[in-house]
Amino acid sequence: MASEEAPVKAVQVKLVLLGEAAVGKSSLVLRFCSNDFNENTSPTIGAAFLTQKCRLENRIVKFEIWDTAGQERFHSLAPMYYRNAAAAVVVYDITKAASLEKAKAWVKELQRQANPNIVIALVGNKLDLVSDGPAKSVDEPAEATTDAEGDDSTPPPPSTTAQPSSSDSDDLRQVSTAEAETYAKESSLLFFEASAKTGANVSELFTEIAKTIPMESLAPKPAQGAAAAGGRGGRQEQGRGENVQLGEGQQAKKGGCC
Ligand SMILES: Nc1nc2c(ncn2[C@@H]2O[C@H](COP(=O)(O)OP(=O)(O)OP(=O)(O)O)[C@@H](O)[C@H]2O)c(=O)[nH]1
Ligand SMILES: [Mg+2]
Repeated sequence: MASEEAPVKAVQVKLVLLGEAAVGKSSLVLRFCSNDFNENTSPTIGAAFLTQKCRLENRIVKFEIWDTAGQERFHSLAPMYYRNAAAAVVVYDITKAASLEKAKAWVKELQRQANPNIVIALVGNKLDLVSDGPAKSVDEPAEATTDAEGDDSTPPPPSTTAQPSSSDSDDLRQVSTAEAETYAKESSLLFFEASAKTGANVSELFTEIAKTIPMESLAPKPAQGAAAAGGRGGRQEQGRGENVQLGEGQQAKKGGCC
C-alpha cells in the first residue's frame, strides 16, 4: 500500500565517542562502519568524522560520528564534538581499571554540559581479551537486534542473553561486569561490553542507541556536511584543519547498515 511504501527519511543523529586514549574508540567505529579491525592503529588527532546508517523497522538512522582523541591534550576540544550530540558512546577498556574512572568523568561532564536529552552508552571494550564471555545490554534483551535490517555486514552476534558475571575469572579483566553495569544503571546509561576486534556487541550497541534516541526531537534533514554535524562549534574547530580527519565518503561507500 502507498502508506507502507512511503519513502523512509533518514534521520541524522550526531554521535560522539569519548574515552581514555587507546581504549578502542576508533576501532569500534571502524568495526561499525567498515566491519574491519586493525591491530596497529594510530592515535586519533583531534577527531575523525564518519557516517554509517542503521536501518530499523520504521526508520533509518544516519549516524554522524565524531570519534574524538583520547589523549589528554585534546580534552578541551571535546565540548565542540559533544555539543548538540544526540548520543554519546563513552568507552573504557575492561582490562584497565583507570579507564573506567576516566569514562565516569566523561559521563559527568556530559550530564553537566551536553544536551540534557543525550543518550549515553557506556561501553567496556576489548572483551576478547578476557575469557568470561560477552556481557549484555542492561536495557534490552536479545531482541534488540532483530529490528535491524541489512545487518549482514557484521560478524555473527554473540549471545546477548544475560549471563552470570564471573568477572574475576580472568586475570586480564580489571573491571567486572557487575561494577560497570551497576554504575551504568545508577547513571541511566545503556551498557555493553564489546570487542572491536571480534565485533561482539558492536552492531548491537549502535542499534540500541538508534532505538533509544527519542526521534520526535530530531527532524529529518537534508544531507549536510561535517561542519554542520559539528554543531555550533564544529565549523570553528574544522578551521584548524589538521585536527580533523574526515573519512566520510570512504566509510559511507561501504554502505552496510548496522
Ligand atoms: N584486543 C583488542 N584490542 C583492541 C580492541 N579495540 C582496540 N584495540 C587495540 O587497542 C589499540 C588502540 O585502539 P584505538 O582504536 O586506536 O583506540 P582509541 O581509543 O581510538 O585511541 P585514541 O585515538 O588515542 O583516543 C590498538 O592497538 C587496537 O588494535 C579490542 O576490542 N580488542
Ligand atoms: Mg582513536
